[in-house]
Amino acid sequence: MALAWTSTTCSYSLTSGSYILLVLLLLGLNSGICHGLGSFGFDIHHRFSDPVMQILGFEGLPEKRSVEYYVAMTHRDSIIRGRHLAASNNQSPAPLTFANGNDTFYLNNLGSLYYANVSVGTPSVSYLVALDTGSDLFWLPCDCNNSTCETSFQASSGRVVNFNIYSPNASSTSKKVFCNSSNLCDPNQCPSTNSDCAYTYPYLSNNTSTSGILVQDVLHLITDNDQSKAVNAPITFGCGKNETGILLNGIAPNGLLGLGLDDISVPSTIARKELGPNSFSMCFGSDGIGRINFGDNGTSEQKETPFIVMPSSSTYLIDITQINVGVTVSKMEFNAIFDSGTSLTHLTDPVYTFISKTFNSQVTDNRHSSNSQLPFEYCYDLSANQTGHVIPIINLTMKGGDQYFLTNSTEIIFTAEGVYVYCLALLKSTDINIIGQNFMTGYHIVFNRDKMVLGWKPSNCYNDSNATTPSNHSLKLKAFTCAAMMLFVSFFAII
Ligand SMILES: *[C@@H]1O[C@H](CO)[C@@H](O)[C@H](O)[C@H]1NC(C)=O
Ligand SMILES: *[C@@H]1O[C@H](CO)[C@@H](O)[C@H](O)[C@H]1NC(C)=O
Ligand SMILES: *[C@@H]1O[C@H](CO)[C@@H](O)[C@H](O)[C@H]1NC(C)=O
Ligand SMILES: *[C@@H]1O[C@H](CO)[C@@H](O)[C@H](O)[C@H]1NC(C)=O
Ligand SMILES: *[C@@H]1O[C@H](CO)[C@@H](O)[C@H](O)[C@H]1NC(C)=O
Ligand SMILES: *[C@@H]1O[C@H](CO)[C@@H](O)[C@H](O)[C@H]1NC(C)=O
Ligand SMILES: *[C@@H]1O[C@H](CO)[C@@H](O)[C@H](O)[C@H]1NC(C)=O
Ligand SMILES: *[C@@H]1O[C@H](CO)[C@@H](O)[C@H](O)[C@H]1NC(C)=O
Ligand SMILES: *[C@@H]1O[C@H](CO)[C@@H](O)[C@H](O)[C@H]1NC(C)=O
Ligand SMILES: *[C@@H]1O[C@H](CO)[C@@H](O)[C@H](O)[C@H]1NC(C)=O
Ligand SMILES: *[C@@H]1O[C@H](CO)[C@@H](O)[C@H](O)[C@H]1NC(C)=O
Ligand SMILES: CC(=O)N[C@H]1CO[C@H](CO)[C@@H](O)[C@@H]1O
Repeated sequence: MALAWTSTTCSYSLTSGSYILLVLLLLGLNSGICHGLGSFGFDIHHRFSDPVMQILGFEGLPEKRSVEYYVAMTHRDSIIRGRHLAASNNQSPAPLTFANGNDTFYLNNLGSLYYANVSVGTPSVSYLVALDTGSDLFWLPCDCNNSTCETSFQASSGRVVNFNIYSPNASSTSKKVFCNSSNLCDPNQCPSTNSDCAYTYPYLSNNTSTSGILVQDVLHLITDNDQSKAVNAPITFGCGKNETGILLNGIAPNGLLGLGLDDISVPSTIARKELGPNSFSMCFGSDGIGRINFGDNGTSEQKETPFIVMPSSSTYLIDITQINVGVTVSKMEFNAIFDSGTSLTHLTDPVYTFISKTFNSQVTDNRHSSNSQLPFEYCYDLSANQTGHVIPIINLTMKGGDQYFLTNSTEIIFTAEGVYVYCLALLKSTDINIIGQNFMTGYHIVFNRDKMVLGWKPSNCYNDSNATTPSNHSLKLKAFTCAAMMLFVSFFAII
C-alpha cells in the first residue's frame, strides 16, 4: 500500500488517522418510531488522535480511509472499475446505481461510515453522502453556511476539502413540496396550502437533527450494466438548512441518504416509480470499498432471514435465535437492527455479557490491564513480535436457521500508551440491539423489501471467489503482518 508508513523496527506498517469513531446512532427517531428507545451515547474525546499522530510523525502524510484517500481512490477509479464484476445476476430490468458509480467508500475520519458520491439537480451537482439503513430521510446541506451546516472538512494534514451545498434556486428541476403533502411536514408551520413543507428530523444520537424544508429534484441514477443508461428519479428530500449534534462534528457532513422502509426513503421512491424490483444491496468490503445497487435482490445462494415487521418501525429488524462463540453455543433469542449508519455493533445484556465473557474465556492472549480510555471492554495485549492472534469464531444463527459468521469481530488498536491491543469490537447497549457496520464487513447484503427478507453472502465486493469464508476450525487465525492495518483509537467529542 503506497500510503503505508513503516516503523523503524519494521514490525508493523502503520496507516495513520484510521479513527474508530464511535457511536453514530443515525437511527431515525421520526414518526414515533423510537418511543421507548432512550438515546444513548458514549464518552468520546478528541484529544488522542492528534498527539498520537504528531508523536509518530504522521502529520502531512495522506491518511488511508481519509477524504484524501478517497479522492485518490477516485483518481484510480479506472483501475478499480477494471476489476468490477458484472452485477450479481442478470436481472432484468438491470439494477440501478448512482450516476457517479456504484462504489461506496468507508471513510474513517468521517465517522467510520460508508459514503457514496451522488449527483442531484440540473445542472447536476455531486455530494458525498453517508448511507444509512437505520433512517429514511435523504437530506443534503442546503442554502446554509458554516454556522448551521458543515461546508468543508479539514484533513489532519491540513488540507481542506470543500463540500457542495445544494440550493433549490440553482437547480432548474427543483420543485416545491407543499406542507400538506408529507407527514414529515410540521403542521404548525403550514399557514397556507401553498407553504413550503418545514421538517425537523431527529436522530438517536443526542441533540442530533436536520431541519429545513422538503423539496423535490432529480437524483441521477444509471443502470448498472454495460449500457449505463441514465435514469433520473424524482426524489423528495430534505433541503437541510440547519444541522445539529454529531452532524456538525464530521459525521455525514455532506448529507445522508436514508435507506429505510418508510415511503420517503430513496429505495421506496425508486420502487414506487417502478424503476426496479423493490430490493437493494450494499456490499461492505474489508478494504473499505463497497457497492450499492437498487433493484438487486441477490442470488439463490445467499442465506436469508425474514425481517421482523413492527408497526411504526421502518428499520431492518431481524431475529437472532442462537449464538456460537468458538466451542460454546447458547440459544438466546433477540431482535437487532441492521444499521449501516452505526459503525459499531451494540448489544444489550444478557447477550453482550454472554458473547464477551465466552470470547474472553477462549482467548489465550493476556487481557489488557484496564484502561478507561479504550472504547471496548475486552482487549488483549499483542507483543511486538506477535504475528497473529487466535480468536473464537462468532456465528449468529438467524431466524430460519441460516448462520451469519462475523468476519470482523475484533479491531486492532494502538493505545495512548503506545502499545498494540486487539479488542472484541462490541459495545454494551442499555436499550436496543444494533448490528453495526463493523459486523457487515465482508458481505454482500440484500435488503429485499418485496419478500421482506435480509440476504447475505460473503463477498470482497470485487468478485465472489476471494470472499471471506470461515475456516472449519472453531478458532480463526487473524494474521497481521507488515501490511496489516493498525487502527488508532480516536475519541471524538460529541457536543
Ligand atoms: C446523551 O444524553 C444522556 C441523557 O441526557 C446523557 O446521559 C449522555 O451522557 C449523553 N451522551 C452524550 C454522548 O452526550
Ligand atoms: C458497478 O459494479 C459492477 C460490478 O459490481 C460493474 O460491472 C459496473 O461497471 C459498475 N458500474 C458503475 C457505474 O460503476
Ligand atoms: C463525485 O463524482 C464526480 C463526477 O465523477 C466528481 O467530479 C467528483 O469529484 C466526485 N466527488 C468526490 C467528493 O470525489
Ligand atoms: C450564515 O447565514 C446566516 C443566515 O442565512 C446569516 O445570518 C449569517 O450572517 C451567515 N454567516 C456567515 C459567516 O456567512
Ligand atoms: C465560517 O466562515 C467564516 C467566513 O468564511 C469564517 O470566518 C469562520 O471562521 C468560519 N467558521 C467556522 C466555524 O469554520
Ligand atoms: C430563491 O429564490 C427566491 C425567489 O426568487 C428568493 O425569494 C429566495 O431568497 C432565493 N433563495 C436563496 C437562498 O437564494
Ligand atoms: C437549528 O436547530 C436547532 C434544534 O432544532 C435549534 O435549536 C436552532 O435554533 C436552529 N438554528 C437555526 C439557525 O435555525
Ligand atoms: C429476484 O427477483 C426475480 C424476479 O422478480 C426472481 O425471479 C428471483 O427469484 C429473485 N431472486 C431472489 C434471490 O430473491
Ligand atoms: C517475543 O520477544 C520476546 C522478547 O523480545 C521473547 O521473550 C518472546 O519469546 C518472543 N515471542 C515470540 C513468539 O517469538
Ligand atoms: C459458522 O457459520 C459458517 C457460515 O454459515 C459455517 O460455515 C460454520 O460452520 C459455522 N461455524 C460454527 C463453529 O458454527
Ligand atoms: C484472489 O486471491 C488469489 C490468491 O490469494 C489472488 O492471486 C487473486 O489475485 C485474488 N483475486 C482478486 C480479484 O482479488
Ligand atoms: C476494519 C478492519 O479491521 N477490517 C478487517 C476486517 O476483516 C478483514 C478480514 O478478516 C480484514 O482484512 C480487515 O482489515
